[in-house]
Amino acid sequence: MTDIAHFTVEDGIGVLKIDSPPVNALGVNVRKGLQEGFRRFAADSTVQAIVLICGGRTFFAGADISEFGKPPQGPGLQEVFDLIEAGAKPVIAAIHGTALGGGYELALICHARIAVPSAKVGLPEVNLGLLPGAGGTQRLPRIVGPELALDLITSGRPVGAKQALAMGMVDALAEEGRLREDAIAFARKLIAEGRPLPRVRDRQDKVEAARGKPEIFSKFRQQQARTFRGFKAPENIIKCIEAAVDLDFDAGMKREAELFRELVTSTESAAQRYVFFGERETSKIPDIAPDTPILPIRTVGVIGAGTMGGGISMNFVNVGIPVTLVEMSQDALDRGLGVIRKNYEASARRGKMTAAQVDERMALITPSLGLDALAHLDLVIEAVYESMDVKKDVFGKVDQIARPGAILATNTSYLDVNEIAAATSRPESVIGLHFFSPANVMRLLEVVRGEKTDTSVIATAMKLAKTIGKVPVLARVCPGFIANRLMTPRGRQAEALVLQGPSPYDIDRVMYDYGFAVGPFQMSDIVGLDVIGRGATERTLRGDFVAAGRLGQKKNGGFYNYDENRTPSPSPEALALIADFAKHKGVATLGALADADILARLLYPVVNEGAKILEEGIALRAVDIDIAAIMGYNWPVYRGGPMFWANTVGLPKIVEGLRKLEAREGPAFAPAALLVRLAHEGKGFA
Ligand code: 3H9
Repeated sequence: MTDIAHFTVEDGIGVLKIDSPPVNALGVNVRKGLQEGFRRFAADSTVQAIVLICGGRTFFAGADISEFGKPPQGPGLQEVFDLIEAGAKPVIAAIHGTALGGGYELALICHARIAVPSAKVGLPEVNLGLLPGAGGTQRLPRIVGPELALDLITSGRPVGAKQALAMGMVDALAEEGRLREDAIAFARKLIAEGRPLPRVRDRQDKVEAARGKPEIFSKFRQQQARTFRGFKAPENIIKCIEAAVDLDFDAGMKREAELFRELVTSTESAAQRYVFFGERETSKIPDIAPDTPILPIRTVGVIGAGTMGGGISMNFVNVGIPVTLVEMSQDALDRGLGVIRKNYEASARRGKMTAAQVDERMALITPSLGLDALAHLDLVIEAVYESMDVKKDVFGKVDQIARPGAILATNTSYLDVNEIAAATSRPESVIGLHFFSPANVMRLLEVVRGEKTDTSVIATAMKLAKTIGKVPVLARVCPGFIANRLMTPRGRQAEALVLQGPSPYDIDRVMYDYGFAVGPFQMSDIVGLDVIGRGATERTLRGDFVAAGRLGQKKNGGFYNYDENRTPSPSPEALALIADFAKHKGVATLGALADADILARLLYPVVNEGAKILEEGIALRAVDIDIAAIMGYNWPVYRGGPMFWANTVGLPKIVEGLRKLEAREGPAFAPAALLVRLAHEGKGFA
C-alpha cells in the first residue's frame, strides 16, 4: 500500500484501487502505484483476477498533461501496460466518472471493462493537439471499426456508458453506486466461465473489413477539411487509423508512437495544452480567498430582450435557473421571446433537444413589462442600449427595487462600470458581466470588477460563469475591458492599411491563413457596415459604403460582392470606393507588402495592446488575455492566443517590428514598456 495505491484481496479477486486527486491523472506516482499493484498480484497465488478501480471523482482522466515536454520519469505508461497485457490473470477495469485519453487506453488494455451508467469514456487528446499515444488509435478501431473510430478520436467527444456498451467500448454496466461489488462479481463470473478473454489487439474482423478501402479515409478527410484547417493532430490521427487497418498491430503501434512524438513537440500542441490549463487558471483570483462566501443565485432578471438580453437569458434557463425578462413594450417583449423560441426550435430540429424541452425552457422565462418584477431576484443583468445616461437611469431605478444583497450586473461592452455603480446606493453589489455575441454560444464571460465591487460578488460571478458553461476572465475597468480593447487595434489597422494599397481580400486572406474563420472585412460585411461607426460626424470609409447603398451581406454587398448563396467575390465597386476615400484623405500608397508585413501590421499592435492591458493591471495574467481572445474572438486555439503567439515569434522581433511601424506610421505603434523590458531581458509573457 502506498498513499496512492491500495491493494486488497477479496475471495480470490485482487482489487487495485488508485486514489490520486483531483482526477487520477497517470503521473509518475500513479504509474509507480500501478506497477507495484500488478507485480504484487501477479506474484500472489491466491489472486485469480484483478479489478482496477479508482477512488475520488473519476477513473483515470488521462496522462498527466503537466508532464509533457519534461524529461520522462520511470516507469513509463507502456511498461505498466505491458504488465497487464503480458500478465496471466484477467484484469477488469471498473469505470466511474470520466475514463479519458490514457485512462481509457488503460481500460482498453485490460481484459474487460465494466462501468456505472453515469460514466463516460473517450479519447479527447485531439483537444490538446495530440493523439491517443498509448494504443488508443490501434485498439479503438478494432472494437468500433475505423469509421466510428475516426469520428470519435478526431472529435474527442466522450461517449456515455450506455452508448459505449452498445458500441462495445465497455462490456458491462454496473449498478450506480455499486461499482466495486459489481466489478468483483463480474470478475468471478469470468473466472467461473473459464473462457479465454481475447485481447483487443487480437481482434481483427473490423479492421480487416476495411482493408483495401482507402476511400473511407479520403472521404473523411474531404468532409472534415474545414473543421481541421490549421490543426496538426487530426491528420496524424487519420494516419494512425489507416495504419491500424493496413498494418499488423505492432507495426501500427510503432506508427502511432512516431506520429505522437511529432505532435507532442509541436507548437500547436504546446499552445493547446497551455489553453487547457489557462481555461482553469483564469478562475484563480489571487486576492480572493477560497473560502469567500458565494451568494446563491436561484433567480435571475434580465433587462432588455434584444439580441444580447435574449442570448443571456438562454444561458440561465439552459441550466434550469428561471429568468424574468423585462422590456419596455409588449412588442419588444414578444419579439425577444419569439427569437429565443426560434433558437430553441432550431436546436430541436438538429436533434439537440426535444419539443418538450423547448417548452420547458420557455416556461422558465417570465416576461414582464415593468422593473417591479425584479424585486425579489438574486441577480439582475442589464442589457439595454449602450449609453451611459440610459444605463445610469436603469441602475438608479433598479437600486430602488432590487432586494438588498442582490447582485446588479451590467452587460456593457466598454462603459465605465464605476460610473454605473455610482448611480446606485450599493456600488459593492455592482459588477460587469460582459457576454460576447451570440451570448448563448460564445464561451467567454468577462467579469468586470469595479473599484468597490465586493469580493463575494466577484467570487459568485466567477462561479456562476462555470455553472452556465462559460469561461470567466476577470477584468478591471477601462474602455473595452480586455477582449474588445485588445482586438480594436486589429480593426483599426486593417482599415488604415486598406487605404495604403493592399486589398481587403489580401488582408482577409492573411488573417484567414493565420487561422481566423473570416478576416476583418468579411466580418464587417456580415455584421453590416451601417452598424459600427453610426453617427460619425466626419466622412469615413464605412460611411462612404453606406452612402453608396452598400451595407454588407444584407444589402448590395460591402467590401465583397455576394451571389445568391452568399459566396463572396472581390468587388470592383468596393475597390473604387476605397481608392476614392484614400484620395480624399491624401493617403500615400505603400509599395508591395509581403503577407508577413500585413500580419505584423495587424497583429503586432494587438500584442502591444495586450502588454498595456497587462502592465495597467486590467488583466491578471497574460493567459487571461489569451483565453479572452480565444473564447471571445475565436483567435485560433492552436496559436495559443496573442501573448502565447508573441512568445513563439520572439518578443525582440515584435519590438523591432513595432519600432519600424512607429517610424513610418506614427506613435500609435510605440512598443509598451513591459514589452520592451521583457524583450530586453530575453523573457516572454509568462
Ligand atoms: C493523454 O492521455 C495522452 C495519452 O494518450 C498518451 C500518453 C503517452 N493531467 O477540469 P477540472 C487537472 S492526454 C493533469 O477543473 P472537472 C486540472 O488542471 C490527456 N491535470 O475538473 C484541474 O487542476 P486545478 C487526455 C489534469 O471535473 C483539476 O485537474 N485527457 C488533467 O471539470 C480538475 O480539473 C484529457 O484530455 C490531466 N490529464 O473535469 C482529459 N485533467 O484544480 C482532461 C485534469 O489545479 N481533463 N487535470 O485547476 C478533463 O477533461 C477534465 O479535467 C475532467 C474533469 C473531465 C477530467
